[in-house]
Amino acid sequence: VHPLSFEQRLSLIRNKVGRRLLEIMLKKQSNLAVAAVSFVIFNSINLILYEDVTTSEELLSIANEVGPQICILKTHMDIIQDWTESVSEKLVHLAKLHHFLIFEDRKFADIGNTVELQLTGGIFHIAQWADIVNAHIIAGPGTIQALSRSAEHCGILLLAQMSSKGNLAVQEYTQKALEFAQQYEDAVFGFISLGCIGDPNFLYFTPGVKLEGGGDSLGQQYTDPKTVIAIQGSDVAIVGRGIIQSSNRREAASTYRKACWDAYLQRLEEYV
Ligand code: UP6
Repeated sequence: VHPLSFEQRLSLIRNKVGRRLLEIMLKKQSNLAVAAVSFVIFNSINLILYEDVTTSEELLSIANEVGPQICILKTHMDIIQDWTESVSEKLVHLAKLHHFLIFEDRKFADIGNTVELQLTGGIFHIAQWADIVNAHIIAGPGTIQALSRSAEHCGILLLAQMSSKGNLAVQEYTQKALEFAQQYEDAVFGFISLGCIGDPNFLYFTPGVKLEGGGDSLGQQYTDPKTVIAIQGSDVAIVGRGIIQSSNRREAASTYRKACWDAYLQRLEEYV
């Protein structure tokens, strides 16, 4: 954890998207990212009882509901059943209207050549509409080179740590992610991590955040916003089901925005 404010970090971030994000965060006083995640509830004979955010209508309505409270909407385009180019156009429209960035959580992990095709091709054309994309470092720097070459306007986040039980992104692996980021600082502006991993020239984005803590039945582990931001030094909290499953998403997003921003202010105060 370091003592610098978001205003001070503005001059340290080399990537344009990273700086644009900081400006949005400061203007909206929001360090909340909402994950448009799906959850499926099966009954005892494995038939789907209930599912959510798997249609474009749901995705767009969430973007509209939580838009005013967030700095980022994090998408999983490949869980949407009826994806067409017009969905991304509408998302971009909502992002402009409510001033948030779109982060496609594709978690690229292949060799550069394949990643380049996944980023630009297929039916999703991610490079055309995403402001932020992310990558695992498992395949080496080629992944990052491909992303930065074929999506110059996209900012990249590297997965340095994960929130799920038993994950392998620890110790040396985390350090390696930091080294890779430092080597590609024009393209990479931050990490998916559990908190600050040491370098204030990058921004830290933490998933697995819920006010009540706890977990799910598939290994997700939740930490509350105050611990993640004020103590572990993360900058942006990524909240999925904590908001998506709420009966009033607008209100939940507003509650989370305030909790996350207060935690950031609390972190700053500790250094005054
Ligand atoms: N995510 C994690 N943990 C990681 C990386 N990514 O949970 O280490 C993503 C998930 C989901 C969101 O893919 O989109 O963050 C968390 O959603 P939740 O709050 O509903 O658990």
